[in-house]
Amino acid sequence: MQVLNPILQGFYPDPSVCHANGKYYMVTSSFQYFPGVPLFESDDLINWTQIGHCLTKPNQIALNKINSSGGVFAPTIRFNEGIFYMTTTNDTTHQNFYVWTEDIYSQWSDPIFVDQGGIDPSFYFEDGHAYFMSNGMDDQGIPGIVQCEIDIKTGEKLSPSKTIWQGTGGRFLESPHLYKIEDSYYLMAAEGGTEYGHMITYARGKDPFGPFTAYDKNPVVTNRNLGGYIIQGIGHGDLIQGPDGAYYIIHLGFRQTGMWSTFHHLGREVFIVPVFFDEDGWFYAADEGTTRFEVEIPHLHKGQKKITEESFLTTDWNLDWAFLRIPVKDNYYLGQDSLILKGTSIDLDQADTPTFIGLRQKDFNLDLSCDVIIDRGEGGITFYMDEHHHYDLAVRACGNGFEAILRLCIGNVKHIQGVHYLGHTSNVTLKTTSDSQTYTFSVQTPKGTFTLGQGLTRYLSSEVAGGFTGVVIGCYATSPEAVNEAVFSNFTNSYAYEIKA
Ligand code: 6LW
Repeated sequence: MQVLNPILQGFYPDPSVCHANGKYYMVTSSFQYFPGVPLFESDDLINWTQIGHCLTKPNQIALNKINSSGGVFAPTIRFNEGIFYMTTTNDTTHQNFYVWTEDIYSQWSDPIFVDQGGIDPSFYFEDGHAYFMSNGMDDQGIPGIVQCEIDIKTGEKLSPSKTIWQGTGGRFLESPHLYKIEDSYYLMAAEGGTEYGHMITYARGKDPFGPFTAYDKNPVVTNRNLGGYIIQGIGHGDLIQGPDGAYYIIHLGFRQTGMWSTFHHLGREVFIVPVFFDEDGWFYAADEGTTRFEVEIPHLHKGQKKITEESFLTTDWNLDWAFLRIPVKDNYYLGQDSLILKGTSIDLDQADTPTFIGLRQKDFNLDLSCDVIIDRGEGGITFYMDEHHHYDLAVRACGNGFEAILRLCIGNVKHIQGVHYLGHTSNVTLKTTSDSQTYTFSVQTPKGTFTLGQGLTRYLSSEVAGGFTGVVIGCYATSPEAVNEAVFSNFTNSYAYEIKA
C-alpha cells in the first residue's frame, strides 16, 4: 500500500536501523538533548513506536555546557549474537564509543571507547569479527571511510585503522555502513553535506577491507536535482530488508517550507525509499533515485499511523520529552496531567541547562494551547531552535502584577514583540497556531483572547540558525533572583498533515 513520507516526523536525524527477534529497531541522533539517542521499534519499517533512549544515564554522555548541535552525532544500531550495540560520537569531546544491551527494553551499558577518530561510527559483524568504521583519518593520515577490527568486549583495536573508501568526490563523506549480501560487501555512505546537495552513494567489494568499486550510477539516492520539491537534503541512511525480503533505505531528509521557500525549521526527519537489485547485483532506488512523498510499500497492509494530537496525558515524559543537556531533576515535577517547573537564573539564551522540557515540533500546521500559572519570574512555551533562535510566549512578573509577552530572539536581535497586562493574576492560556511560514501567538484570559504577534518560521530554520537540530516546543521557567514555580496544565497540540508536493 501507499505510505506517506516522512515516516518519522520532526527532528530525528541520522536514522540507523537493525532487525532482531522479528522486530525492527531504529535510533537517531540527539545532540545537546537528554536523554540521548531516541530508540524506536517497528513491525513493518513504517510505523515506529518510541520504546526508550540508549543514553539515559549522565555517565554515558558528557553534555555539560556543550554547544548546541554538539554532543551526540549520528548513531548506528546493530544486533549480533543476542546483543544490541549502539555506537555514536560525542562530537564535543571527539570520542567514538558504544553501549550495549541484551534487553532492548532496559538500560544500556556504560560507554566503551574506541581509539579511532572521525564521526558516524558503525559496526559490521561476521564470524566472530567486529569491524568498526567511521568517517575520519586512518593511522597514516589518509582521509576517508576508516576501518579497524576491534575486540567487541573491550573496544580495543585489533588492527590498524585503514582507509577503505574515499567516496565519489562529494564533500563531507560520512555515514558509512557495511553490509554483506550474497557474497559481496556493500559499503554505503553519504556525501555532499547535510544540506541541499546531500546524497547517498555506495561501492562494492569482495572483502570487508575492500578494495571497493563504486556503483557507476552514483548517487543511488538524492533529491538535489528536484528543484521546487518540498523534500530536500536526502542522505545519511541505512539499508534494511523488510519483512517480505524487499530492500529499503531508511534515511534522513528535510521538508522545506514551500516550493520556493528554501528554509526548514522542523529539523531532519526520517524517510524511506525502496531499492531493487539489477541482474549484476547493483542496487538502485525507486523513482529514479529520488525520495517522494508517496511511496509504495507492498508488505504493508495495516496502514500508517500519523501523530495528530499530543497532550500531557497522551505523551510519556520519559519518551517523547527531552531536556536541554543534563537536567537538575529537582526542578521538575512531571505529573500525569500537569507539569511544575522551578526556574533558575539560567535562561534560554545560555548554552546550559535552563529549566526546560520539550517535544519535537512534528509538522508545519499546529494548534497549541496550554494553561500556565507562575508565582514570580517567567514561565511559558518556547519554540526553540537554539539559544540564539527561539520564540517565547510567556507570563512574567512585572512591577504591578503579571504580563503576557511574546519575545522573538533571532541571533543578536532580541525583541519583545507583544505585551498584554494581566493584572494581579498570572493565570492564562497560552496559544500558538502555525502554518509553514508563520507562527501566531496569543493569550486567552477571562476577558478574551489577545494576539501578541507573529514570528516567521524561517528565522528558526537551519538555514538561518545553522546547526543540526530542529524546533523543539519547550515548557520552560526562569527566575533571575529567586527560584520560581510555574505550573503548566491542559497542554494540547494538534497537527494537520498536508502534502505539498
Ligand atoms: C552527522 C553526519 C550528518 O554526523 O550530519 O547528515 C551530522 N549527516 O553524518 C550531524 O547529524
